[in-house]
Amino acid sequence: MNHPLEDLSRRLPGLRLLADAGDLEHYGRDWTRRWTPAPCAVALPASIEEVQAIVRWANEHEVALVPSGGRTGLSGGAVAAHGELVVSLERMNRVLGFDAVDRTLTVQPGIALEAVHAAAREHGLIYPVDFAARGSCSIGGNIATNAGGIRVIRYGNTREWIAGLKVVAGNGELLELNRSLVKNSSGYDFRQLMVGSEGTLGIVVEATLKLTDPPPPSQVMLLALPDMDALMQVFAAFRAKLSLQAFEFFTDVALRHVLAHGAQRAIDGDHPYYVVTEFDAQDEAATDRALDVFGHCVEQGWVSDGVIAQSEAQAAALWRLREGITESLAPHRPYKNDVSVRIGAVPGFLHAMQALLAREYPQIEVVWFGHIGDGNLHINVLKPEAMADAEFITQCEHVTKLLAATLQEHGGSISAEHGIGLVKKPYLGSTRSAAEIALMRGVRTVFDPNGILNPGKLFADD
Ligand code: 2HG
Ligand code: ZN
Repeated sequence: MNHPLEDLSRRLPGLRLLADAGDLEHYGRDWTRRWTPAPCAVALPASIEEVQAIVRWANEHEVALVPSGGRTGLSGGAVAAHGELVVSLERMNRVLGFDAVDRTLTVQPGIALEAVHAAAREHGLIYPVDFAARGSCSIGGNIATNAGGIRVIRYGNTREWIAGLKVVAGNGELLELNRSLVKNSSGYDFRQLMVGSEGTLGIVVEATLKLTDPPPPSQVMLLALPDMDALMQVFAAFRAKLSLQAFEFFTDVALRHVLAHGAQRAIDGDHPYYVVTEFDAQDEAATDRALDVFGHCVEQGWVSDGVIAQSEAQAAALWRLREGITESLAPHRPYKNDVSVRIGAVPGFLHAMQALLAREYPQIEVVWFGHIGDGNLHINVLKPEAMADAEFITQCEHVTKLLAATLQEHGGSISAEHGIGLVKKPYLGSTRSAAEIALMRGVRTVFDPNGILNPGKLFADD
């Protein structure tokens, strides 16, 4: 161990530190698998005090820290490739308390999203943010990226569900933000500033989450659509008549991959687009309304086929067609775009994007899917086996630049829910103005004067 790490061990004799090659690799990367992990070591603090001591030590020795949750990120936000110390919050993974009157759950940052769901359910309530990585991602990481997922259409992003946060800032100070108050009009809301800050302003060491009532019983439908323009028409028709919990889409290309990965086909024939939707169905009237809307969409020529789940198992099988996509694509080393536009701007943007991708990726398979009801699209570009990694990334970065310009024209964002991290930092300027980015950098300096928290992420290199 080199000198600064020896000093850390001396100061915190109980701190668990890992430095085996296997550990460095495991904790130094996220799901992007693009950068070679190279942290100097991994610290696994067990208390807020240990996190504070690590941050103070890092300031003294000018060691960069990479806060680390479940590392399911898709933008490289938790990658440690330059000798940083990874600060994994995985040992701080307990539920600390439930408040029945406030309807809040206080948790440590390393708890998995799925465990938060289970803890909320024990009290007859739900924590409604949800997505496929629920079993492996941590709540601290969800907060750092303002994670979205499949229920945003009903419940909004992580941001809406944070009542209060405890955060260790870049100078080691412990900040208690918002104290779980419902009403707190006392100046800048630093709690919300921390949400989505990608570990560049502070390390979340405790979170108090809002909970809510479970939704009424629901039904899940899979729809097959004949063309792209029908997507938003079907969305408008369903939203007008039903109370939607989710409205997700994918293409035939995505379907092919997910079927090859073990999912069950639910609709026969070839259809270019599919939608999985879930809606409140507390009584027969709601189901009848759904069937009416479906009939209307078929008459209009917007929907060519559909199935409504007859059991929980079938509902899960329909959801698998959508939620299994990321995993089914992983072996193809996809380059990921995660973009958004206003819901009203989706049709125009889809056309511009389709033309761009067809022109720029003529020989490359591109898979689209996502949370179309929120204006959020995931574009996964699959690496041809014969193409070298570097050539593939160069080509994708060229197209992403063009995509960023198209997004700018349509008033969109280069990152809807995955964060900027390393992958999208060259394109931040397409979504945020120069004045905004200058202020963002200024804010960073206030919270982390020595730039030790996740340096190299979010902002383009100077
Ligand atoms: C999803 O919506 C996730 O399934 C992952 O945000 C998206 O793999 C992706 O590109
Ligand atoms: Zn998503």
